[in-house]
Amino acid sequence: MKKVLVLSALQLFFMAAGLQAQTIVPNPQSQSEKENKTDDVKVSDLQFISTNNPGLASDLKVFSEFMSKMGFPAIIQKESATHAIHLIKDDAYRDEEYRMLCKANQVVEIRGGKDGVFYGLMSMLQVIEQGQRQVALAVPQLHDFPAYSWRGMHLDVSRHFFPKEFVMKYIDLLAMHKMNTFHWHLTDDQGWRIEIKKYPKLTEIGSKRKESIVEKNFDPYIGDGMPVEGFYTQDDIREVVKYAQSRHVNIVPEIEMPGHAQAALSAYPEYSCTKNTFEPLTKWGVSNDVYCTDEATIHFLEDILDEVMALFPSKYIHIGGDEVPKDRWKVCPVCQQTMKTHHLKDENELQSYFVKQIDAYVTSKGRNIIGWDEILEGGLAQNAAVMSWRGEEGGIAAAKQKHNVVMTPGDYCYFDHCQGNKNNEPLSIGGYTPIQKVYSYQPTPAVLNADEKKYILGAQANVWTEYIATTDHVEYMAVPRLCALAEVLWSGDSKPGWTDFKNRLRIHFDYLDKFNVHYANSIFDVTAVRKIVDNKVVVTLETEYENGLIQYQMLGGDQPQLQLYKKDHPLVFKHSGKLRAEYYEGTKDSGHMLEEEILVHKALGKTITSTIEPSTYYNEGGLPKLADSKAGHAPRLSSEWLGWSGKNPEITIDLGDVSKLNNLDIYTLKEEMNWIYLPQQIDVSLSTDGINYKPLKSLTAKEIEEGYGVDNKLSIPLDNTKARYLKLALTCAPKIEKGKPGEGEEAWVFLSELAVN
Ligand code: TNX
Repeated sequence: MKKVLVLSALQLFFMAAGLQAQTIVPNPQSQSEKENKTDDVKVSDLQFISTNNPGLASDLKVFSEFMSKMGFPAIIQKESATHAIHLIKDDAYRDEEYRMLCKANQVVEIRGGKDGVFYGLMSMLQVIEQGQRQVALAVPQLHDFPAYSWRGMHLDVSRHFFPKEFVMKYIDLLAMHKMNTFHWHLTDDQGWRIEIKKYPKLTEIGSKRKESIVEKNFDPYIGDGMPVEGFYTQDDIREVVKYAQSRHVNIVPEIEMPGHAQAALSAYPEYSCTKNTFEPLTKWGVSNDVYCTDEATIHFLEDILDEVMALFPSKYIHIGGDEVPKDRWKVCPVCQQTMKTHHLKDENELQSYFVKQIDAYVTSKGRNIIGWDEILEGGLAQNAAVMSWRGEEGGIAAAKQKHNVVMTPGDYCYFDHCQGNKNNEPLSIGGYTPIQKVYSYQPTPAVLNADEKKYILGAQANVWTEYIATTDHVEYMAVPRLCALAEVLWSGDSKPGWTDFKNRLRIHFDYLDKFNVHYANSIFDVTAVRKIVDNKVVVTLETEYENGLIQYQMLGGDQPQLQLYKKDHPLVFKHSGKLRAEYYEGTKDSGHMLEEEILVHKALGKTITSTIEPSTYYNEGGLPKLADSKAGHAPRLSSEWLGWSGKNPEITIDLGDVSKLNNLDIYTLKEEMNWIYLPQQIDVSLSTDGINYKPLKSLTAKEIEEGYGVDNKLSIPLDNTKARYLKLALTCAPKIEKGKPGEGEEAWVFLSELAVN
């Protein structure tokens, strides 16, 4: 489609409105009226910036660096009683609190605590950016402070390595959104990324893997043959830590133990149970080879932690603790002996014993450990904080035990999940976590009482990088979901709601553009909402923003040419066809192209019954899904598919009237990797009265296999037979044969549409 140029209505609105309050992300706690109309400070009139506190020199420096990154003329550092920003550190303020006050003579005062002045400057940047674009914009008067103290983003640099320059850009993104914690996932099965002087092989060997798995080719495994390597020297780390400090970001380093350790064990196999030789994993998942629990291993890890603690001033040191297979420990004489000596009843308690030793060590150095919620199993170490990722349960349990908690539940905070229509999004681990969902997150569980709630420090999002190999892709996954999470954590209960946020975000995108951020454009995607009316499919096109245009095509329909969508004029599909639609705002920010097949047939919206209901796991929308005009795609990613296993369903469609039936298209799936097989037999019978059925077709496994083709479709001719009821008896595949994924389990049959014509 051709791009068209339009001035966004929002921009027009601001130009017309003149002096207008700005939008800031995350939204400030409160904006107050100025005492005097004369106190309106115009952004465009600000020329100078000054402070009499030398402690703020670093904040000023970062501010001017950001200004120049944005391509703005510098605001000159100079004492001035007019047209100036005055920075004042005030001990009466809480650390992260600030006020932006508009004074007479075109002076803005930013007054705040230890970190607050910096946050005021971060707000000021957004105000200035808008001031450059809009006429006579006024500086808002703000009182601002965060709701939560842990406002974090995580980055996995093990599965894929990202250079320190990118890590710094990532930290900038955090700081710009007043996030204060960067969780740096430095080690895992697939790569060790931090130099440890005492154990040089950790990086010599552990930071190199010979290749990576291609997409999701686990079975059979396919590798790409491309080596991946990289690590940060201690000098690099010191540089990044300093950089983060200047942006008021604390870095929490993570050294994974006792699991996710294969890269380390490749370098030092003596700390495994088997002492075998290993290589850093080339595929994703969890290695069964974990650290042994003997004393030598604990000392090895303490040595590593010594160097880590010397590099990172963080109060919290993350020691991993997630996903620890117990296979090796169960057969390791040393581990079993440890269990006997210390009266540990199972391997969970052994893990807990292991973590408790590390906890004691780190505590003795004046720091605290934080670990993934598995560290609760077998008993929580005395001073440990818990990062709750498998839902919120771990966090709730830890808070009840009076331990600090950081929430990062998968459903809201896993930014390795997809954020839009899966057909358009880059390859991802799966899941669906759109920005609206992130924005709706409430980090403090309602089940906790007031005292327990105090242990919820905040939340963070995790960017695991199994399927993310480039820095652009990291940015795409992180932003703009990061903006939503930042507001959840900063604004807390005063968060103004999705509509308000998305409108501010639209303006905020222009700010992000100044920093060359490769944010996801999924929020600009068109959604097609279908309604079935009199055997036709009526489609409304919806977008989050309405300032731009939607262009569409109905291929195979009545209007194949490119059209401009008019609101309140839904599209009517009388025949099956393909819909393409895209949203445009000016020359940029258009979303992805929507492409959907629309099936029009006699069974649309008709009553469908089945002797066996689909499995509760695969029954979203229920049986009506089989006649909703939407066919599912392979692989089974969408909720379009209904699934059966173990029992053979008999499905009946009541078409409402008797008519001549020409053809039945069954949309089904073959995906042996996921235990999904074609039906082994299909019997079709027809009836005019719903009582007496006449068998029409019986397809064997071979006929089904041969007839099944593109678009996951199997067509069965109905020979122009007159009927009102159609019955379909499906025979599921028997238990999965030996050597296939899921051997011995019941096979699945999946259906997404039954199109009768
Ligand atoms: C689980 S979250 C993991 C990571 C994976 C992630 C993928 C956690 C503590 N462990 O090792 O990368 O899932 O989403």
